Amino acid sequence: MKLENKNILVVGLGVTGVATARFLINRGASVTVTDQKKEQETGSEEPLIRNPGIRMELGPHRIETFERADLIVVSPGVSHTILPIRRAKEQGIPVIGEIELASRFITEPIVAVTGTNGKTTTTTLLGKMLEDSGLKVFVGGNIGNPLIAYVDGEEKAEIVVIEVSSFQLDTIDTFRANVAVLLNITEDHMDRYPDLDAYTKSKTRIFKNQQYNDTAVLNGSDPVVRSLSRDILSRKVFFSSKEEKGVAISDESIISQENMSQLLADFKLPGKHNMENAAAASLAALAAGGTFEGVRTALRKFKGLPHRLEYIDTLKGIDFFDDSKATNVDSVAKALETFERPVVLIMGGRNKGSKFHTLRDLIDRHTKELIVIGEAKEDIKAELGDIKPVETATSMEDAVFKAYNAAKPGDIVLLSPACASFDMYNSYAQRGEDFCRAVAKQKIDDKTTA
Ligand code: UMA
Repeated sequence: MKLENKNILVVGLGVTGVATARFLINRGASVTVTDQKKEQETGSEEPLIRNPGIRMELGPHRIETFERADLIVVSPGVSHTILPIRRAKEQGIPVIGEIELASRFITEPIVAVTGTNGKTTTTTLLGKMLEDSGLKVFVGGNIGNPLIAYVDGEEKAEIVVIEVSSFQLDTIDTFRANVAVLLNITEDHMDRYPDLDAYTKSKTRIFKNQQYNDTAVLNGSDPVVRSLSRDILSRKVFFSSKEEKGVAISDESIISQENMSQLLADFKLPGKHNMENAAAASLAALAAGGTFEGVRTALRKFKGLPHRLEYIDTLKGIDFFDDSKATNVDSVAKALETFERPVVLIMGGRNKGSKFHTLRDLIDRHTKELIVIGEAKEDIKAELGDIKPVETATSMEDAVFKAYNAAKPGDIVLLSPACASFDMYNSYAQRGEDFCRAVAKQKIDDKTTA
């Protein structure tokens, strides 16, 4: 792909836009970056803004800039259906995402992971399994480390493992995953897609360019995933979670059922969903050239990731868990199912069009009280407020204080918001850190008053 002297427009100045613009400049392209934010709203990307080699257009997008480009590279957070992009497409201007662009410069095998929930855990674990098998691995994508930065960097890996979101899959064209994993599909991002069907179609694009000799790793326990698998050309391997610990696999060409059960017996993270993530990662790692011993070592060592059902502390017999990454109702459901003790649940943030009422049964069975925060607090109250007591909090500190007071020794205080964080924070990680800070402050306050 020739980039030199091409007039390329990068849309969005987040992590992806910055890495893409850098890559394009290094390849001799003429780069314009457009972002609807104002100059005073820019932060760490500032050095790039001052780069004289890049034209920067901050503020409302200008259609004429889109129409003048030879190629448009869109960031995942920018919908490919916004008016300026539609207009450019009408003019025949190619519009691709950063994953597509990067993949055109990658010759190493690619392992890609998608799904509504569990992507980051599975991708991380998969990367470790391949590393423990002695391979040099790049791990990136939606996980926060753009794939284009790998292409732009000096260090080369033997295999590339990426987490891909539906947003990123919307803008692929020739991208091919040698091994593709689809973990599950439940409703999410309904502020971006018209319905679940449209979102499902985006997710299945992960298999778009797979060939007969590629592998698709699929969750056989997920009805949506099962229903769409007939259109996949590559070798399909299903894993299905059993009632008791472990999974059943549909095809023993990668590993025997007995050896799979042996591997998973060593995995410590709680919950059926984590067992599914571990099974998916193991099958994908083995299909991509990982060894049985490498997979086993990684499974034994893995302790989980921050902000995903992460145990934080115990105060007066009350256990605090940070599940800030739970930004949709399905992940809250999975978190609640994990606990047998009563939960005081902190929910809320920016509503992504979620149907909170689908949690009614689990809220009834697992929680004793809800504490609601952020923009979505009234929506949550309206959909769940008749089941259990609901208190409104004005900040995370207030939420933790109220949850602590509502809980008794032996109970759980769980932050599992079912919402995006962007009404109060820059990321779910920042929200989780604020929760941890509030718990630590509560601990100090307890000591002071003791
Ligand atoms: N913007 C415009 N025009 C628009 C919309 C947005 O200019 O119409 C601008 C915004 O003002 C902002 C920029 O676009 O400055 C943001 O772009 P971005 O949201 O793509 O941000 P990045 O920092 O590049 O982050 C993206 C992913 N973000 C999203 O998909 C929303 C990150 O996933 C990913 O880690 C990163 O690329 C590297 O690949 C985050 C995420 O929430 C973690 N992902 C969703 C999820 O996991 O559920 C899909």
